This record gives sequence, structure tokens and C-alpha cells, in this order.
Amino acid sequence: MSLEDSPADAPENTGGAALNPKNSAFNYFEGSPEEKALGLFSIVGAEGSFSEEDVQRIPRELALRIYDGMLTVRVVDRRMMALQRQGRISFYGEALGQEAAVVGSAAALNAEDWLVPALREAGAGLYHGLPLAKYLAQIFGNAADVTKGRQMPCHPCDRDTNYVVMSSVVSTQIMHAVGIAMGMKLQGHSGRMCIGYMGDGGTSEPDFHTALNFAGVMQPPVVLVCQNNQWAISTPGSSQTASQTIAVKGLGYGVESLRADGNDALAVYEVTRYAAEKARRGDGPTFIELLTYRVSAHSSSDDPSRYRDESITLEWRERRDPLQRMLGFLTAQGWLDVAGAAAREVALEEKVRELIQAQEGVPMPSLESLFDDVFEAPTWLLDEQRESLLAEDRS
Ligand SMILES: Cc1ncc(C[n+]2csc(CCOP(=O)(O)OP(=O)(O)O)c2C)c(N)n1
Ligand SMILES: [Mg+2]
Repeated sequence: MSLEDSPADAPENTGGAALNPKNSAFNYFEGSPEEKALGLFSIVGAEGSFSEEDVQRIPRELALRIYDGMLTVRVVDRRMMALQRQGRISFYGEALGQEAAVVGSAAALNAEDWLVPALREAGAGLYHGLPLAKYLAQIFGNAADVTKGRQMPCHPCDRDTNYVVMSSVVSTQIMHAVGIAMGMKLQGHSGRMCIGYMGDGGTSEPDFHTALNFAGVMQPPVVLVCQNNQWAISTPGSSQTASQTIAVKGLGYGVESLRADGNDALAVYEVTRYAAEKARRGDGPTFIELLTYRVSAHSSSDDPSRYRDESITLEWRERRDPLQRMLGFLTAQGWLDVAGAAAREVALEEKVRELIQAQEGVPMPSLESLFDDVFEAPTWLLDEQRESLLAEDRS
């Protein structure tokens, strides 16, 4: 199957037309609401082409930082999947093929902004400052894990960088993001914003519609990002919605809605930056659809070959890889060469290996810690249960 036949280009329902009526990609932002929600903003095309005019605004340092962030996701995911297969961690969900959407969007955030992830945005947290050691501690569920081993793996959180723990119940986190932004608004718009993520499957949940409606009416400084990876476990986009695009749903709620190529890190950065700056100015919410593809399985517990045509996946893996596209851009600009990229990857592999070794050596949380944090002051009943459990453990 050719790429032209693949879901992104000829979708049954969710793809929409690749509509970019103006010369420069940046004129996209001056389009009508419908043009923005039905079009597909890109800077570096699938074949690696870009216009000099469009990339003028992308500083070298930022482009390299985004590339490193994407490489971090790729390397960490690869190692974590290997660990899961070796039985050293229990579960993992990759973001393979979605690194541009994850990191390009995080690159538009300021340190004081808040981030509310869905399933695949740990890499956004890492880019935003969540320490990798903390992330790994959470995956191992060891004594260094701030959630004391009580969450499933891939549910990190970090108070220092305003990274809120993922709520596993699909779409509940969209409400949390809107609520946090509403709090910012009530505090008087101090130039902060909140970004909230979801998947394409999440847009079929009632919470999505409640959150968008509330955001449209109350105008909090929120940016809601849908990573449309065209699958929700085994449900394809064509069974998810009859809407022409996912972005266009936002217009019904009076929310400006943008749509970009989610495998083009620079396009993702630009749409998110536009929306984040708007939010910080107090000019209201934005909904963004990032069109990408879930190259990996849904999680380490899933086998997609049982329900989808993996030849399409192969096309995305080999011809639409976001890291290769970004590297092509950096190489064309003379900012990085292939040898330099390989050296960065080797150095990252080494760093990740060392951090894994350190975290694997940290003991598990104590049995006693199970009773922490239930009440501010433990009740007599809880004390009794703790004593009983510890006595049993000793015997
Ligand atoms: C309310 C709810 N229903 C079902 C599930 C089980 N579940 C977990 S992830 C998922 C699919 C999510 O798909 P999508 O929103 O597209 O995100 P993706 O996994 O593709 O990133 C489902 C159905 C859940 N966690 N919560
Ligand atoms: Mg999905």
C-alpha cells in the first residue's frame, strides 16, 4: 500500500483535506476558522521539503533542543520496552512515531505553565523539566517514587515542574486541564497557561464535550491538544467519529481550532506556541489536532497485528518517521550531521543505562508506607491494621 492510500492522506472520516491555500505556511494562522480546522499546517513536509521563509523564525538552539527531546523519548521508550520484555518492569506504553507531537508541543511551554498529560506525554514532561531519574523511579515503583509505588508505571508526576499525574480514566484529564486554567483565570491571568492532552479516542467521551463547552464559555487560558494517532487500542479513527476532522469539533463550542501535521515537530511547535501565547495574553482557549500515527502497539500488553494492517504501520515507521524528518531539516540547515546525531544517541543511551541501573538498585517502598497519606492524622483503625499487617509480615 502506498503512503497516499494510508489513513492520513485518504482517511475515511478523520483526515480531512490537506488544505493550505496560502503561499507561506505562516499565513495559515490568518485563515478562516474553517480553513484552520479542516486544513493541515506543516512546515517540513513528509518528503523533507521546507521553505526558507517558513523556517526563519526557528532558532538553531531550539531546533536542536527539540531534536534531543525527541531522541530522549525514542531512547527511553526502546529501553523500557526491553526491560518490560525481560520482566524487570511490569508495563509500558510507548510514544513511538509520536515524538514530534509530544516534544514539539512541550517546547512551546514556559517553566511556570502547567501540563496535564494523557497516555503518551511523559516525554513532554521530561522536556518540561521532569527529571529522568524521577520518571524511572515511578516506572520501577521504588522507594524513590513520589507516589510510593501506588500508581501503574507511566504515571509520573512532578510538583516542581507543574506536571500533573496522568488520570487513567480516558478524558477525565481534559476537565482537569480546563479546571486548572480556570483557577489561573480566577487568580487574574498571571501570564501562565495550562496544556491538556488527549487521544483521538478521548474525543468520544462525554468529558471531552463538557470540557470544550466549559472552555468556550468561560475562556480560561487552556490549550487542549489531541494527538490523533488514528487508533484507540483496536478502534480505528473511522469508527471513532463521522466528523470530517477532529479539530472541527472545537468550532461548535466556539473554541478556535487548529490542525497540524503531528510528525512535523516544527509545525507542532508553531501551532502550540501560537495557542500558548494567546492563552497567556488572556485571549482564550485553543483546541489543536495533531495528525500522527501510533506506530507502536497500544501498550506492552497489546498485539496490533491482530486487528490492523501492519503494512501501513511500516510505511509510517519508514517514510514518516518524525525523528528522521527533523534530522533531515537539521542536516539541511547545517546544524547537525548524521555522525553528530549518532553520537548524541550513543551518549543518551549511556546516560539512560546508568540511570536505570541506579533506580533498579533502589529498594521497594516499605510495607509500612502503605498506610501513609490516607488521612492527615492516622485513625485508630488504620493504626490497628498497620500493626496487624506488620506482625504478619514478621511471622
Ligand atoms: C473511560 C475509559 N474507558 C476505557 C478505558 C480503557 N482504555 C485505556 S486507553 C484507551 C484508548 C485510548 O485511545 P486514545 O484516546 O486514542 O489514546 P491513545 O492510546 O491512542 O494514545 C482505552 C479505551 C479507560 N482507561 N478509560
Ligand atoms: Mg489514539
